[in-house]
Amino acid sequence: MAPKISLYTAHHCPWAHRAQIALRELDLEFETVLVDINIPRTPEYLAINPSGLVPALVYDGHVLTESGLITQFLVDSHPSHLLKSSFELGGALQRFSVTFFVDSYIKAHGFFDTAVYSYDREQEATAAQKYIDAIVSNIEPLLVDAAPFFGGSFRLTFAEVQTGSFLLRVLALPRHGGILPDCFIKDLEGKAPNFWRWSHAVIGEKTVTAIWDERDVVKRTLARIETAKRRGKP
Ligand SMILES: N[C@@H](CCC(=O)N[C@@H](CS)C(=O)NCC(=O)O)C(=O)O
Repeated sequence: MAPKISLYTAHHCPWAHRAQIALRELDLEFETVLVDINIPRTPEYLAINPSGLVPALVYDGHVLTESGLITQFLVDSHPSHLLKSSFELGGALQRFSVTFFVDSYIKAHGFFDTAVYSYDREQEATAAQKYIDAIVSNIEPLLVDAAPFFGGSFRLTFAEVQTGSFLLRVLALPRHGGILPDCFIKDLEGKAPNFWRWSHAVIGEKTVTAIWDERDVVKRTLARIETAKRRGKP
């Protein structure tokens, strides 16, 4: 019998977006419950997730939190093209490679966020450069065989489920004047061609863009940058 799934989410949250991608790739039916994270959480939501964060997933009555763990649970519970099980041939190694890749990407992405929310131009340029350097040294070599997706796959894998929402931001935000240094996109394309090809393939997938609202994310990002500037720290 199909599981009963409710996803508590906010569409502009990149962490919650991961669960959307996983559920859609796995073709699972689910109910979406939008949580307004700009106001104090309701007692009902705090009873589901006491941390108040999104996402939370209720799966046949079990409450799951933390986007990485939720998506891992989903792919482990529903065998698919996304990730092999540990006991399949090559499965343990694939799982290691994907986890290593995702971990490396999320570390690099921290520099991108620092650049976006920086309070002065010098800090922005330094963090943007650190992001590009981390992509070139740590991510680019891991994408040498992407075809177009991780590990030579022609379909999305768990690596893209975990990173796609962040890639949408990396490729969209620099197109909005003043959020990142002007040379950011040109440098990324020139210095990290594997990353460039792979990330564009990822953001071309319907399951990745289904709930993506660029205008809304840009508006919220600009508002947060203003707050960071007023406070004088990121
Ligand atoms: N480590 C968490 C991070 C989730 C997270 O930071 N969610 C943010 C929105 S993007 C949130 O719920 N913020 C509400 C708040 O801080 O009150 C995960 O991966 O699920």
